[in-house]
Amino acid sequence: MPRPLLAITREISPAIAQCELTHLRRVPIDLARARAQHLGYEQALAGAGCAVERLGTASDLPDSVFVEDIAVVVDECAVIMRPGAASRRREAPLVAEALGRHRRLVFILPPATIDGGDVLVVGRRVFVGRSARTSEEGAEQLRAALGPAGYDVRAVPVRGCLHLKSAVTAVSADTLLINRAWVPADPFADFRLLDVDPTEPYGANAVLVDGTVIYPAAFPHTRARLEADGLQVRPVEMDELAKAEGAATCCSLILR
Ligand code: CIR
Repeated sequence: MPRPLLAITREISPAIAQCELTHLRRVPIDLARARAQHLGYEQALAGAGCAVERLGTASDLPDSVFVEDIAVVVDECAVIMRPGAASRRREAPLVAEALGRHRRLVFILPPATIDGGDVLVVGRRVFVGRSARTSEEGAEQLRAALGPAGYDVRAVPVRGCLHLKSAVTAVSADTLLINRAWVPADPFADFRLLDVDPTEPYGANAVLVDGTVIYPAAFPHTRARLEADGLQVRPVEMDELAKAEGAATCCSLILR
């Protein structure tokens, strides 16, 4: 019997309007609508087989809902990130406390920085985006943490987007969804690659849970490509959180 899946999520901060923004212009965020969409996302995770544990937030944690950036979880341990944005480092203690109930913890130490959104784990392969948030030393500390457990950790350049997982995510055990404008394809030569529709550059971020692809409703053309490939897609509305530069994977940490 496979062990059950747990998805850790985190409440949207009442201060989300003060979130970090890198590539987007600040526009008003409707907190009630964002919360309703976040609940829909949690329901999609539950529908795909996850028990959902939602952590609390605070008014000094504007980006707390984007819990993925705070940790990388594998079977053997949880690595607690040191986010590239200083405002986000206060998010780590509560996430570490929650993960510490399930995994041995390893901490990324200063001056290294690394965001979980830059880390794509597919089986024993780990790709680390060298974005503005993730330093070479951050990638090296992750390699030191995961290498001994048999993970192959390599750095990948990204350009034009916030994180590696803005540009490429897994949609099955052997298939990646990619926007080649933001990340080169050659590091992923061992995988089948599905390209986003050219009109949907933000469409490369999907959450894969036990064969279900949880995917933003905002990208119907790329969704059609996923379905044409035989994948089971569950659309979720996430456009309000997208105004805070968040994608689908950023809102959960999924572990067995
Ligand atoms: C930030 O800039 O850190 C947040 N406003 C958005 C983080 C999104 N995280 C992700 O894509 N993994």
